[in-house]
Formats: sequence, structure tokens, C-alpha cells
Amino acid sequence: MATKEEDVKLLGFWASPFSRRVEIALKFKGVSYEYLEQDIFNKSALLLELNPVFKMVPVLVHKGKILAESLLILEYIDQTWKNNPILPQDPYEKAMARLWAKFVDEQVGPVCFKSVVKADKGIDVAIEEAQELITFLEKELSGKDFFGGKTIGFLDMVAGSMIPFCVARAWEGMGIDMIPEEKFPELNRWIKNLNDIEIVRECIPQREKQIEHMMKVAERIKLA
Ligand SMILES: N[C@@H](CCC(=O)N[C@@H](CS)C(=O)NCC(=O)O)C(=O)O
Repeated sequence: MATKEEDVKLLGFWASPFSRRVEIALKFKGVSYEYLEQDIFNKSALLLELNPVFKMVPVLVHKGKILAESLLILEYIDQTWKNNPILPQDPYEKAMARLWAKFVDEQVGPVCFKSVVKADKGIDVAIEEAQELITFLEKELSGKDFFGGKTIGFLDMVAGSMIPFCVARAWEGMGIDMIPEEKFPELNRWIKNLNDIEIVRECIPQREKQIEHMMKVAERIKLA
């Protein structure tokens, strides 16, 4: 089991889904850590020193070893602290969890968000296209409490931090219910299950504050 003297620091940003998932993973493993909140619009010398290549949060520092990129950080956490596994043990299931995580981070999160904000082909088309992608996740969840099975795992941390507790809040701010219960019953059940987990509740941003932040992000996307 993880002990108190872990020498772990996490540089993160409160509204960042990439940072939120790392905090969830650390808490899930019972790893104690020091959290250093970053201003991503005015980057600290420490962030630039630790992540000079990408200049992004999250950054994990464990006993002087520096890691960036949230999916790699989750894998590192899982392999370093063996209790409460995050990734599936089965090689095929592990590969699939990574594949869906890539899908969430590269498609559902940024692409769907941007396309709805920009709505180049009209808002109805943007919503339809986003929901088409979300349907893949609805199918993946079929009959399961979590993507990871009976408890949260890798994909729950990745998709949970990105979809209900980040982009869905932005859509909500735009007056769009992108994941209506009648169309996505499995995802809605999953979101309730996530909300029932104390660790998850502790790590996700406050709803109104995040909607406000995401509306500012949306404005920047519109102007770009
Ligand atoms: N692929 C990265 C994405 C991290 C990321 O986009 N972080 C954002 C905050 S949500 C950031 O630091 N942005 C600062 C910037 O783009 O300059 C990961 O998974 O960690």
C-alpha cells in the first residue's frame, strides 16, 4: 500500500480534465501528494522548467522524476503503486481501454467541443455528429456500472474527467443537453455512478465556476 512519504508533486489546473484525472488516480491509489495549482495563461517558471517541450499541465514529479501527458502519467501511477489497479490486466482489454481513451481525448473532447462552438455546418449537424461519436461510448458501457467493470478504471478516469465534468458543462452553458437520458441511458447511469464516488466528487471542478470558464474558452475558439 502507498505510504505517506511518497514525494509526489502534481502541477495542475483546476478546470483541466487532464489534471482532474491524475488527481482521481492518485486518490484512488491512496498516494499522498502536494498539489501545485498553475495559471495556464501565465505560466510559472516551474512549469516551463519541468515541461519545456509541451509547456502544459499536468506534470507529475515523483522522487525527482518528471512526467507529462496525463495518459502516460496514469499508466506510470498504475505501475508504480500496484494496489487498486487502474488499467485492465488482460492485454486485449488493456489495449481497448487505451484505444477508447485516445478516442475520448482526440475526438469526443476537443473535436466535438470545437465543432459545436463553431457550428460551421449549423448547430443541428454539429450536435448530431457529436452524438454519433458519443454513441460509441454508450455501446461500450452496455450492462456495466463503469467502463472498468464494478469500479472505476482507466477509461472512467479519462472519459469522466473529459465528458460529464468538462465538455458537457460547456455544452450546458450553451443550452445544449448533448447526453439526454432517453438517448443515452447507459451514460447517464454511469455519470450518476461516478457522482456517487467520493474521490471523484473531491476532484471535479465546481459546476457553475467551470461553466463560466468554459464559456470563456468557447469565446476564444469562436474568435480564433
Ligand atoms: N495531452 C495533454 C493535454 C494537456 C493540456 O491540454 N493541458 C492544458 C490545460 S487543459 C494546458 O496546459 N494548456 C496550456 C497551453 O495550451 O498552453 C495531456 O493529456 O496531458
